[in-house]
Amino acid sequence: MRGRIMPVRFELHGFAYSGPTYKVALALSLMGEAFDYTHVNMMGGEHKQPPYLSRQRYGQVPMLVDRNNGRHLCQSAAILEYLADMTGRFGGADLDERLQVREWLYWDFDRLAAPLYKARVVKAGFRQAPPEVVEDCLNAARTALGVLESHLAGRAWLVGEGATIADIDIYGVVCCAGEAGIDIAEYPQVGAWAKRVEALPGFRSRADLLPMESRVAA
Ligand SMILES: N[C@@H](CCC(=O)N[C@@H](CS)C(=O)NCC(=O)O)C(=O)O
Repeated sequence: MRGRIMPVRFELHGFAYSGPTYKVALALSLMGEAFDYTHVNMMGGEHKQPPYLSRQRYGQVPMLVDRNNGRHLCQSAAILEYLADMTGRFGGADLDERLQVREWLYWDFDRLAAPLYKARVVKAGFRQAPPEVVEDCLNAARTALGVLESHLAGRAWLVGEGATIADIDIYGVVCCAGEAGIDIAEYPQVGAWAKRVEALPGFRSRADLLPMESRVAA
């Protein structure tokens, strides 16, 4: 196989099972940006070791390296905003839309992503929690999905007339609902919106974008 003459601009560090890593990978794919992928050995604790912590202070995945300027970016929502700024895509049409996009990003990790991802990691056996804690998480996630369901009635996208990083961010959680034990068919507006995201040019599934080992961009 012939390698690239110039390395690609972006290097994504993550873990195949990680929803936040998928959000960033999906954004890059929808933006048409090929990226090198570095598998972080989370099972071996690599993300808590000094070499990784020196670049990702929170000891989490994902981390995105922008080789054009050497930036190391953390926190998936902040990374999505950065990518929208850099590519001029999916950021919202004007200041009002950008503000609404940002609201959804904050809301997501506060109300939807945190409880849904937590229920999912417990169900997958990565973490332990008493059943009542998991039930609380599922109730919170269902309440948040209800907010999304109401908002999406009569609208194609979360903000404005086209897809934005708010849709990409929240899709990265909604697509994990089944693994958390929530049937998205109970939220028909959310289900129809998810299909619209999946129909965007450049859309790829988590399994397709995030292998269990490092991969250089094709
Ligand atoms: N708010 C962060 C959350 C990232 C996150 O929770 N990553 C998980 C993997 S999916 C992680 O690194 N967990 C290890 C830890 O928090 O110690 C983001 O959106 O990037």
